[in-house]
Amino acid sequence: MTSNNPQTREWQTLSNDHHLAPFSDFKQLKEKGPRIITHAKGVYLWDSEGNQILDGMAGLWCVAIGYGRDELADAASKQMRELPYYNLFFQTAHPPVLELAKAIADIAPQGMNHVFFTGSGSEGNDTMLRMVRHYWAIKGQPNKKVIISRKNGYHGSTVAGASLGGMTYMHEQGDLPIPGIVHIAQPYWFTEGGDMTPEAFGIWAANQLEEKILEVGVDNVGAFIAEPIQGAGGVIIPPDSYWPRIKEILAKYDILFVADEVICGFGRTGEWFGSDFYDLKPDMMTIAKGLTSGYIPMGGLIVRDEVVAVLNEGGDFNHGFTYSGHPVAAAVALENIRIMRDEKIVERVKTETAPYLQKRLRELNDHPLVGEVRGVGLLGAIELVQDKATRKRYEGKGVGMICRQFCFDNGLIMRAVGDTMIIAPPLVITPAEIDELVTKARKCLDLTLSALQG
Ligand code: PXG
Repeated sequence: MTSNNPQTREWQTLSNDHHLAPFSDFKQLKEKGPRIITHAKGVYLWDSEGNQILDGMAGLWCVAIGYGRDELADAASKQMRELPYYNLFFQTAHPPVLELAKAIADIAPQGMNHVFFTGSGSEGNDTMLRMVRHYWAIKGQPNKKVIISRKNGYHGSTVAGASLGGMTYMHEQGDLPIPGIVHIAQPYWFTEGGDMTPEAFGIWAANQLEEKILEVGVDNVGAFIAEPIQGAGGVIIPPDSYWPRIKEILAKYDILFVADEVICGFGRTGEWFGSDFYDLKPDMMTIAKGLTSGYIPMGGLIVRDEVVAVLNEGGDFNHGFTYSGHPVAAAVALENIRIMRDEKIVERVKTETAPYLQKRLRELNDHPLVGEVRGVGLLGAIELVQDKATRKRYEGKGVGMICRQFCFDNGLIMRAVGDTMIIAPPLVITPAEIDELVTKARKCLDLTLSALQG
């Protein structure tokens, strides 16, 4: 990259000399040098070369209320001056964490009134695993340890999180999954549906849960965990038949249901939680990301009243983190939720921007590279294919990465998961900004097609 700013090179040198970046090929990054993002406002980022970029991914699915909201900075500053830290371990608490727990209970599905706080979504899922096993032990069924999850699901990057997730490339590094976690097929019709209709495939994929429960033995299964819509796996929206069938199966067997709401939670679908969107009635919900709009790290686990009633009888739950319910993070999360409520951001997604984005995105269906456009709320996916009718991919060309690079170079962040382009913009994106996003996306699809033909 030719540089307009000598500082860019200095920062890249610091990166090369001292930084190990997450989910990166260290050597390749050294050769190329990272793009340095210096500031942001609303839905836009700026890099150190002065390029303005529309952030179609809300950071990493998290910046719900957009960048640059002073109220969150003020909330953090005020809390830091008043009580920058205290823990919740030794029968103490502080006002921000208690007020936040109440604010979350107010927006969570009915009957989910308690929150265990963590520093991230991964820690939320680690907490889930330990809490599920503790719950069944209290109930006198300590064998109910196995958690059923899904291939290509994403549940974090700690040992438990990566094990719960179904990413084989993560499992390959370090003997994962840990024992007691098994995976079933995902409801990804576009690549795995074969000749089945989406509806028939949805039923087939849901039935894998029942088969797995019977194979492992219901007396050994503690919980099933799933994202309402798989995010990192490629914005995989299950066929309409999927969740109703899963709910039937869950009703038949005595296991807990955990909805991982780290991406779907806090308005992404146009409801407060993906579980509201699909009426899932889970026993636990993992949260993070949109909880603080990413301004400060925080995650947690929202727990159903009946589960809490059992935990109440179990003595100490020997689990927690130094930063569980950190007061500064709690103050920021509270202010974030206040803004979302006062500005009716979730309602606006539902009634205005989600329908508009979904309509505009589907116009890309006429593009020769596009095999499918799908989306819910402010989540969208564009499948890039060689042949629309057969859903055949361009094998071995890395089309998604080519398209992603064109996007970056043309002022748009759109992620590539294989040959699936995905978007999840800040929830405050306006219709005019959606127009800009779709126009840039089409341009980048054109450039990708030309590159493939050229
Ligand atoms: N569950 C889900 C559904 C997630 O999307 C986590 C748990 C873990 O959260 P933490 O806060 O521990 O990162 C996530 C995180 C990607 C990508 O490539 C997605 C996530 C994280 C990193 C990369 O889209 N999601």
